Amino acid sequence: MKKFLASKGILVLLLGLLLLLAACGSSEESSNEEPAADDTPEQTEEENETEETETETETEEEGNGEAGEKLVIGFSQVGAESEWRTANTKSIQDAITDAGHELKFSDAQQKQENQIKAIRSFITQKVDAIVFSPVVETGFETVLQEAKDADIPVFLADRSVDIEDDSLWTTFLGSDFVEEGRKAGNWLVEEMADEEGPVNIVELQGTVGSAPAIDRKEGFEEIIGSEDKFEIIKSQTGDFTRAKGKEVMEAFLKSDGENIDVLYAHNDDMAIGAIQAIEEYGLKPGEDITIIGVDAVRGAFEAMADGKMNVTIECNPLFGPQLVDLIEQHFAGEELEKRIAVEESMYTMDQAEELLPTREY
Ligand code: GYE
Repeated sequence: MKKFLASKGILVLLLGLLLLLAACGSSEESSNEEPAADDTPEQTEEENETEETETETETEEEGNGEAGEKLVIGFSQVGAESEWRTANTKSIQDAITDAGHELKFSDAQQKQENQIKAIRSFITQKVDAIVFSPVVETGFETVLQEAKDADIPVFLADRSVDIEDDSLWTTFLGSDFVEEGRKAGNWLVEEMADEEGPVNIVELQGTVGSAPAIDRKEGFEEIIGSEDKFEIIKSQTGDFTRAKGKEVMEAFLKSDGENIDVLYAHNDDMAIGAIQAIEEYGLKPGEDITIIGVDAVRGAFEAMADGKMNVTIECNPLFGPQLVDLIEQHFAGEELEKRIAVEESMYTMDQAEELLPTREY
């Protein structure tokens, strides 16, 4: 009996050992299969530093693009020009890898030629799908036709293209930039309701030829154009960055100084750069000059909580999960709408302190 118990004990032990080995084996397997999500942002940083535009991948496998299967997704991002972009990149990268798909990421550093190269490289690598946020609206026909010929669906994320043949992409998921411009205009019209005018506005435009720069200008002008007292006295690009925003605002102040009543910046980063320029010039941002931004990034909430910025129009970058859902729906055979909007709002100075801790980007 004792002997039997002892041998039974050994058996249980052996069984346990076997189970343990099996578990180890399977976890190793799955970590081999799944791309290491943590590695991806490092790749981005590395690419930014070395100015490389080559696409990177973590495994050699290729997906087969069937519903429910692991997909290989090439993502050509605009760059790393703003807080908004950083949040957007992370949201999309995380959503792709968290869903178990493989990501090939390429940062275009705000250059169209880099994006065209990246898309060509995705096509050569036979990815299952391409996610593409175009730096500018025009000039992508040829490369998108190449993707179509290779039967690779293209998902436009954030920014759209100005191309007549809409069969060149599957769907566009992004914000309504014209509406954002209108919101900025409506806020200003209300804010200045009691002012006789003239109300002199300087405008910091986003990247020349980009959808958000074109549309945010259009929407804003549509609204303020209805009242004669508003005048845009200067308008120039700050390329969506803080450094350029500051530089161009310095030039505006040099030529028009005390005459400037309002700054309309197409994104918060440029507004934040401009705030520095205004302070250095000796004026009070948020008081002497009313400041309007777009994006609603954390930096804007901080500036508003300090009383240095008046309003920011929300542009939500955290649509990675929604985008991956759409890609999966497409591969499950569902017909997608051509245009899908991201929902957003608007925030003013008096809400900033309360909302700052809740902001996710
Ligand atoms: O507003 C800006 C970024 O395309 C919506 O690009 C995006 C814009 C965003 O650089 O901060």
